Amino acid sequence: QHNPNTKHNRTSIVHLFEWRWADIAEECERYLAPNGYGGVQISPPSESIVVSNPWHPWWQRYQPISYNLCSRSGTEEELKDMITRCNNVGVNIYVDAVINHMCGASGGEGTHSSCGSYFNAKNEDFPSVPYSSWDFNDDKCKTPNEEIESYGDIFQVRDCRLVSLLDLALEKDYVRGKVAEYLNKLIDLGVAGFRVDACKHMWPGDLTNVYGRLKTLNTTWFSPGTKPFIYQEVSASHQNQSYLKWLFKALTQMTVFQVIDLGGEPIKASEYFELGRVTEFKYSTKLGKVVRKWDKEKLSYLKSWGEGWGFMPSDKAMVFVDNHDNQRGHAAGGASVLTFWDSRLYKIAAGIMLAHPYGVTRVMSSYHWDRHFVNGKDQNDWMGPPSNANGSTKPVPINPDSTCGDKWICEHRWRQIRNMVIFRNVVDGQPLSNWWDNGNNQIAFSRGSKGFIVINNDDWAMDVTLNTSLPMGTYCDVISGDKSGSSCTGKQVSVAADGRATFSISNTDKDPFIAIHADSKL
Ligand code: ARE
Ligand code: CA
Repeated sequence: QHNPNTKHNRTSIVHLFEWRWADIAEECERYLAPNGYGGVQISPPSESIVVSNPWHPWWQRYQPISYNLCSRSGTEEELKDMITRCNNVGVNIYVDAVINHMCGASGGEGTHSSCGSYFNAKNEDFPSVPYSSWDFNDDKCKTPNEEIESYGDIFQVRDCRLVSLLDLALEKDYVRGKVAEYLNKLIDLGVAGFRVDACKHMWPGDLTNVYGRLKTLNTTWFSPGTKPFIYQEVSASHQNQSYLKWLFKALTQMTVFQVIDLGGEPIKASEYFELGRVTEFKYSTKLGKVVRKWDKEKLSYLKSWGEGWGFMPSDKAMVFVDNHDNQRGHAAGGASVLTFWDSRLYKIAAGIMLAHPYGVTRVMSSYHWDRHFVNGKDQNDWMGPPSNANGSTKPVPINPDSTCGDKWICEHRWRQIRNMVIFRNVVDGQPLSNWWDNGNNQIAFSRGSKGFIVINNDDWAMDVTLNTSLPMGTYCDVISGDKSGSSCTGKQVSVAADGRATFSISNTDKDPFIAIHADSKL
């Protein structure tokens, strides 16, 4: 189902990538609830392989060994405690569910797993579930080495191995039952929904069956009959620039007209719309291009942002500036994707996303790693979270200025982003109106009469008087500061009786945008 089940008019989700359960519990109570975050996407809680070469990469958690609930983030007890404490303050938990596959074919044999369960990858033996070779798709996959070789063949994509990961036979009643049992256990513990990993690689019919077996949410925290929120990872297709460039070249040179592969992949995100929301990767790629001004993109083109850009319908979309894959060059996205490494532009992009009504929004919260590019590829894109010498994940310490220490980035605590999450809650349900642009990279719009945002991404100053539709008064700009009581630590904006206000934003301002809303009125 498509509704995130968020409480208290909260609208956004934060992905606390690789955080420990104990830290998430604290964060729900001390920060997320007070600042209007609706929920947390957690890293996969299922038992995973432990990889030692490279050393404990973040991606080992995408290789399940069983559905036991001990992981790098903590024990089952800690998971339970976290879900309970977050629910008690109205913050939902969404589980990253890895159900398409188990570990990689070369995962070996032994007990190198997060709960110490024995497994044998070569024999496809996972006794802690239990799964045996009967439960995998080897017979159905027709490629010589069982690998997905072409994304142009829907049978390969669904029935063969994604990067060698042992592909589960989700057509089998037994496998469906085991997967549903795992998800239902989490529902009983109180989770509000699932981010379903690698959905492109599972048949929509199989997913319909699995989702159909799910219970309704735990009535300690949710109204009776509430179904889990489902958002499905369907990575954007290969229908990309290089194909379009090739086509353009081919057409202009008037040579190739027998186009065999029309580019793009045969599997479409729309096949999954009925089942739940779907991640809209184009949003992330395009937003990066617009804010970076690549490919002659401009902020003024955002006038038709959303479906007007060929994105999926808003009520089916889960959107983000970056995710755990494309922030490090894994999976779909490309070089345009903005991350904390480009913090000034990143904040502008997050501001746009959170102010604009399109989709359900997810904020990324990352950790720092030592990027090391060789020929354009980051050699360290595998690096796991900040860790102790024994491999355990470090806690997230909070500095006196409310930022995080020990290399945890905590984008969700950056004032500009946190305040835009609050902005989105305040303007929820209000239409986009009063669109204004200078034909270039200066734009502004309101959300009904509840909020107004103005952005200057041009290389010159902006000084304009615009209709905000907000009630007369003095407002605190929540980008440059905070409202506290009746004072404001940032810029102030006076809205006149006719709703108009004057905005001056220098292109050299720390953050070249201003946002005001009903709750920032002084
Ligand atoms: C790792 C190693 C591999 C090794 C494998 C098994 O890197 O070399 O073969 O282990 O031993 C993550 C990492 C992978 C990692 C995997 C398992 O990103 O590097 O493999 O965990 O540990 C496609 C899928 C999409 C998927 C991306 C990564 O369609 O679903 O690839 N994204 C999800 C998660 C990932 C995760 C997995 C799935 C696996 O978000 O974090 O992988 O659980 C085009 C296509 C896309 C395709 C994309 C990249 O854009 O259209 O469909 O995405 O290319 O290939
Ligand atoms: Ca599959």
